[in-house]
Amino acid sequence: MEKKSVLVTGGMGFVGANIALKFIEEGYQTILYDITQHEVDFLEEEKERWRFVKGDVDDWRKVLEIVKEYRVEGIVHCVLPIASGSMEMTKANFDACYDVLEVCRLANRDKQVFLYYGDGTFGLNGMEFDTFVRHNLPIVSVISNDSAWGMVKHMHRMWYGEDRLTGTLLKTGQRYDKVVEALGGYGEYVIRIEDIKPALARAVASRLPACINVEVDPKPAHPVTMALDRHMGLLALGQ
Ligand SMILES: Cc1ncc(C[n+]2csc(CCOP(=O)(O)OP(=O)(O)O)c2C)c(N)n1
Repeated sequence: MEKKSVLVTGGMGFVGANIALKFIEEGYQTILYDITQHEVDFLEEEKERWRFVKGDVDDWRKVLEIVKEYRVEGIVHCVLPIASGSMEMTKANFDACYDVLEVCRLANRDKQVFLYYGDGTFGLNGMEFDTFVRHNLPIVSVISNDSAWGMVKHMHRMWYGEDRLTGTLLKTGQRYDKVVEALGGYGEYVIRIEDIKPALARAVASRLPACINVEVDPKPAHPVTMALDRHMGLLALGQ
């Protein structure tokens, strides 16, 4: 049987490369799409089992070509905005997501959309579930709930000190899944890692817009956050 293909945008980044590794281990033909190629230790060991394609997600025609050429069944979209201003950030955050979804539609891969985000992001965009419900869009979302605007919290900790975290902490165990239920969607709260997969299966089976709210350890920080110096960090936040 022909191996299934998956495309990881931002595949050379920390999150993209780690996700790619999981697909490689599961035997998928894995295509890593990124604007730069560099050595990622744990991917080097698997060199024969993945391909790199250089490109920008802005170039949606190229993404579409790859999807068709490799018969890609799923796209994991993990671009990180390498941006110096809010317009570039908007471009990377919103326009690139739109383009990737358009590519899926044009290639007839409009099967199931999964959305991964933080509890802070739910605070910014949670009411979109009202739109999903009204338009009958069974998007399944997974919240990595660390009870904080994690990236910003870790920056404050690094730059100003542990006792000067300002306006970044959120309520522990907040039930965003119940908000989604109240809006007419499907929700589950998950604490144990082994419960994530069955919860995802139930969410997909519900055929409703869904929120799997997963409580995670608030301590780890993304290595890119830790690598940002204060100047670069403030630029990245558009300040
Ligand atoms: C639209 C928008 N507003 C603000 C920011 C700045 N920002 C970067 S990280 C972050 C906090 C995100 O918190 P959360 O969604 O909980 O994710 P975590 O960092 O905890 O994984 C914010 C507000 C952004 N990137 N985009």
